[in-house]
Amino acid sequence: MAGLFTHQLLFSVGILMCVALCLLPHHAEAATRHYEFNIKMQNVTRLCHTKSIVTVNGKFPGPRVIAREGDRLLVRVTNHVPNNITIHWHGIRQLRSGWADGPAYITQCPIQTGQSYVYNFTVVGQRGTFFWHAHISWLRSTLYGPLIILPKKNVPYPFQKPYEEIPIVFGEWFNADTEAIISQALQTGGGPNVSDAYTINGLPGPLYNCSAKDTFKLRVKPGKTYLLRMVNAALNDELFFSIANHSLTIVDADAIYVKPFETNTILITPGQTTNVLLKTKPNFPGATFLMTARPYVTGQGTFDNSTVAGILEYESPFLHSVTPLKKLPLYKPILPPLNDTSFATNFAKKLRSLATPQFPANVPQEVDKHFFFTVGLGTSPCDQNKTCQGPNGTKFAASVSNISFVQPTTALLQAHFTGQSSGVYSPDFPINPLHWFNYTGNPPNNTMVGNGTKLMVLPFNTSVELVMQDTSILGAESHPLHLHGFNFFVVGQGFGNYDPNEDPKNFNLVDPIERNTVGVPAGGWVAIRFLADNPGVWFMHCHLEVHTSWGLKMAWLVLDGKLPNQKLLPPPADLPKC
Ligand SMILES: *[C@@H]1O[C@H](CO)[C@@H](O)[C@H](O)[C@H]1NC(C)=O
Ligand SMILES: *[C@@H]1O[C@H](CO)[C@@H](O)[C@H](O)[C@H]1NC(C)=O
Ligand SMILES: *[C@@H]1O[C@H](CO)[C@@H](O)[C@H](O)[C@H]1NC(C)=O
Ligand SMILES: *[C@@H]1O[C@H](CO)[C@@H](O)[C@H](O)[C@H]1NC(C)=O
Ligand SMILES: *[C@@H]1O[C@H](CO)[C@@H](O)[C@H](O)[C@H]1NC(C)=O
Ligand SMILES: *[C@@H]1O[C@H](CO)[C@@H](O)[C@H](O)[C@H]1NC(C)=O
Ligand SMILES: *[C@@H]1O[C@H](CO)[C@@H](O)[C@H](O)[C@H]1NC(C)=O
Ligand SMILES: *[C@@H]1O[C@H](CO)[C@@H](O)[C@H](O)[C@H]1NC(C)=O
Ligand SMILES: *[C@@H]1O[C@H](CO)[C@@H](O)[C@H](O)[C@H]1NC(C)=O
Ligand SMILES: *[C@@H]1O[C@H](CO)[C@@H](O)[C@H](O)[C@H]1NC(C)=O
Ligand SMILES: *[C@@H]1O[C@H](CO)[C@@H](O)[C@H](O)[C@H]1NC(C)=O
Ligand SMILES: *[C@@H]1O[C@H](CO)[C@@H](O)[C@H](O)[C@H]1NC(C)=O
Ligand SMILES: [Cu+2]
Repeated sequence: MAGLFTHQLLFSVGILMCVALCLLPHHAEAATRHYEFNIKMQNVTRLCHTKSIVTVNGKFPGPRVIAREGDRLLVRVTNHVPNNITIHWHGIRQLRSGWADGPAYITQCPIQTGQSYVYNFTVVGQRGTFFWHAHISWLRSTLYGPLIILPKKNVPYPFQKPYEEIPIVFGEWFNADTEAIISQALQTGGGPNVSDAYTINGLPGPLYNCSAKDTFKLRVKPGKTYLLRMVNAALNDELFFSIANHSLTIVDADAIYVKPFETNTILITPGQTTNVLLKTKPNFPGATFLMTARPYVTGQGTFDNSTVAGILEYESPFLHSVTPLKKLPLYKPILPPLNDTSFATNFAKKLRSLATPQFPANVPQEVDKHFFFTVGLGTSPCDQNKTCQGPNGTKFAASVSNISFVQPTTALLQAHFTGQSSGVYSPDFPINPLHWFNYTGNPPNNTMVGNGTKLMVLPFNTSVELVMQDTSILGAESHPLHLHGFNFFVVGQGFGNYDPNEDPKNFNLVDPIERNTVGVPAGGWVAIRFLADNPGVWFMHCHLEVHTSWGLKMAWLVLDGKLPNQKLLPPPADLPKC
């Protein structure tokens, strides 16, 4: 399986990451954990390009946030940069605390230059790997970091206790300014420029020019079990990942324990996280293995087809001796082809909830409301007297049920809470697309999308089934859809057009995977169920940032319940204003 590979530059410097997770102070009960996020510019060099990027506390990637299940987090974000900023705590449910969720103009107005805002939320009933990232324009390209929620004290993992825990966060590095890239793309209507490298913990690694010194290196001891906490924080690309000559045991996906299974390769979409166990070999002193990631691609557009690599290195008694390490062979993994949809399908099917008494899969068995949304690309007209660089001189667009979401200029949650929604949004997102067509057959002649700021309104505790159907307009494509405020169960998926009579017969209502981001298969559909037990306005969008920019997003409005503990709390006093 592994080929031999040597690269002299690899060993020239090599950055040794501090990999040990800091041990949290011993709190028997839930604690409040304070973090200061100072948003500032920092010059960072990668691939021999230095650029000034937006960072948290000057760090790239940003700092780790660590807490335990049940803790309250208080993160004061102070904006010292010219850009507007918001931060999202990806995967955290924000029960009744939607004001701390973060998507700009959905739950809050941005934190403007010179302002600060305290994100205040409690982590209820969740533990696992999450991440935080900016949720405005494309600023999350540099503003992101891991958010690790440990189980409550003295509650073990439902798998072997790892010797060490290591975050592995994928990102995308652009030599150019990403704000300029998306703004240029939205003006010309064409596809945005692609990234120059993928990164592991901010480092592109030895397969790029001028990058060998920026290589993530994981030094391990033999015969131990490591827990890799993996996050895909890349802007626009799903990624395959593999470590040469090692298999990985998946134990968790999107901070939900799963029935463990072994695999040589994982697939992780932007917005997804997964925990995997890596068992090191008994005796391999000084041996080195590459770990690599590159994209899984289904769309028609151009993309960054490069490969990020890091190094897994076994401790050696000779490590500090004069033995030149570069003489040792380096093993390289083989990743699936860039378009390996059958891998993607099989991998998705292997993910099952633990569904034990301690970690049950509370799949809604009855459904109050069925929804069917299409997701996909489309076009919008070019400004008069201009030529655009999208299909046939139009602009690229994207939509949910042919509605390309128009971002409001004030936050939806505030508009709802203060009863001033008129002129901000309309509560009439359609239950089904207005026009049926063969969604995965020949695309319709008219590819123009409609637009609007439409919300789907749900009474408290509605049990929802949503089928998301990819369309073939401008090419079928896998879309990683992310829902805020909830986890959902992935009860079914398939290719072609969803059949409401036949397909539900095969739904898994016993142990489906529970997650917050799911890949809608290219040219296919996925069915999810969730219980709308969290009042607020909850964004749902493709986690490929380019598609979000083009309008593949919408929002749910979950109304308050009758009981006092079923109501959205009032907004904090420092909530930013528009
Ligand atoms: C980044 O580099 C530029 C050019 O060298 C310099 O003017 C600027 O002060 C630096 N910024 C920071 C935050 O260090
Ligand atoms: C955080 O939110 C809780 C619940 O609303 C509130 O009681 C507490 O005072 C808030 N803390 C801060 C520092 O704002
Ligand atoms: C995008 O790429 C094109 C072609 O290489 C280049 O002309 C343009 O300046 C780039 N845009 C940005 C914002 O870097
Ligand atoms: C790396 O540099 C070499 C030599 O300058 C060049 O031929 C090659 O295209 C570069 N590769 C990449 C990926 O930039
Ligand atoms: C990546 O794309 C470039 C340009 O299209 C092509 O030359 C190269 O062979 C591709 N590399 C891989 C690994 O597919
Ligand atoms: C994947 O790409 C290969 C090489 O470009 C091509 O031969 C093959 O038909 C593609 N497979 C699919 C499923 O698109
Ligand atoms: C477009 O061009 C026509 C003819 O040249 C001109 O009359 C019209 O004002 C232009 N419209 C805009 C929006 O620039
Ligand atoms: C662009 O125009 C060509 C020729 O008129 C047509 O075949 C094609 O479907 C059009 N594409 C789109 C995306 O509208
Ligand atoms: C949709 O189009 C595909 C491809 O042309 C075709 O195989 C399929 O039968 C069509 N489905 C329906 C429901 O018309
Ligand atoms: C789409 O355009 C083609 C070619 O112009 C035409 O034959 C076909 O009837 C059109 N289809 C629809 C649904 O309008
Ligand atoms: C929404 O659609 C209308 C009608 O096509 C168009 O005039 C308007 O520019 C669109 N708005 C946005 C923000 O795209
Ligand atoms: C920042 O947000 C405010 C409030 O929405 C808006 O008025 C302003 O134009 C934004 N500034 C920038 C630089 O985007
Ligand atoms: Cu998408």
